[in-house]
Amino acid sequence: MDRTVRIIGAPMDYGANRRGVDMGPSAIRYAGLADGLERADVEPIDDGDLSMPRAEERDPDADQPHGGNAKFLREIEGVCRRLRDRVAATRADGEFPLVLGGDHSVAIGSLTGSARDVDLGVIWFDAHADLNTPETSPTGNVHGMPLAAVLGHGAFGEMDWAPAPGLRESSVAYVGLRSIDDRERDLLQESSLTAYTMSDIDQRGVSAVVEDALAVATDGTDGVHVSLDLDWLDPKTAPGVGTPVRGGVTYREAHAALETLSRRDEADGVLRSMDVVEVNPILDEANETATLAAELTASTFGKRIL
Ligand code: Z70
Ligand code: MN
Ligand code: MN
Ligand code: MN
Repeated sequence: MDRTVRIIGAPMDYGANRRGVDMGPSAIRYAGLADGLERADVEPIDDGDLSMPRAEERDPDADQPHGGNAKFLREIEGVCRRLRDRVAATRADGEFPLVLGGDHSVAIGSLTGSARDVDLGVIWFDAHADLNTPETSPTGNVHGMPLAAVLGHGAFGEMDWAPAPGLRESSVAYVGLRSIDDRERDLLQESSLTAYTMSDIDQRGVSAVVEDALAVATDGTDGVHVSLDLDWLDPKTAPGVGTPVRGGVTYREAHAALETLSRRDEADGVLRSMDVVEVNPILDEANETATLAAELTASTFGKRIL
């Protein structure tokens, strides 16, 4: 066995606009995640799920940061703080944290945990930029804001611990963007984030784009966090997501992208943590999106056709 992967379920749906992504961790496990990892010569250890506060007990609009809107921010803050500590402890033990969402707000916990005491690069596979702040968000859904929170944009109330010293904008690369809100676009263009859109993939092919993203995320960093939002894929391939956007990558392009990461990782061990988020099995038939999530994760860790 090459390495130990610690699976951490984060069945959070407070950051999304609908219920169902809280079932993501079970759906991905049921789809054969552990078997796929073993085929990739990785030893999976399942840590179970983080406990979630009950949504029904709370008002989504309670504890909003002054002047903005960020639904369920208090619940999300608590969960992400616990997730951060689990991810940091996993890294400290020399294991690889694999976080199963849940909605994309869980990345606030996985990124800050993985960035503890190191400089972290990030590759963000997503249709969306997730760079809204409580001030710019058109929805108030925190899953559209995790990168703003960790990069220190916007007022996130008690989540003021999120901006991590080891996370710099210039070490973050998006791959596959195709849905960006107006004020989010302004933030992105003013930032030093690197954004590869679907148009870049059309023109250059996904493998070349991922190579460039790797160059951004490894330059001057100690390792790379991979954040995989399943809505990065085309909804024809991955229908079980909360916010489908047409025009995403195909099944083959997705595997090619993650195999590109894995080949680089085999050469120099650059990957240090990953999250797989936004799987909503309620919106799916035959658990196909979770199955794809499990397969793509195995590809990231080196599972090959032959
Ligand atoms: C929109 C917002 C989003 C994920 C949807 C959508 C954000 N930009 N993120 N699905 N993962 O509400 O801020
Ligand atoms: Mn996302
Ligand atoms: Mn360093
Ligand atoms: Mn998305």
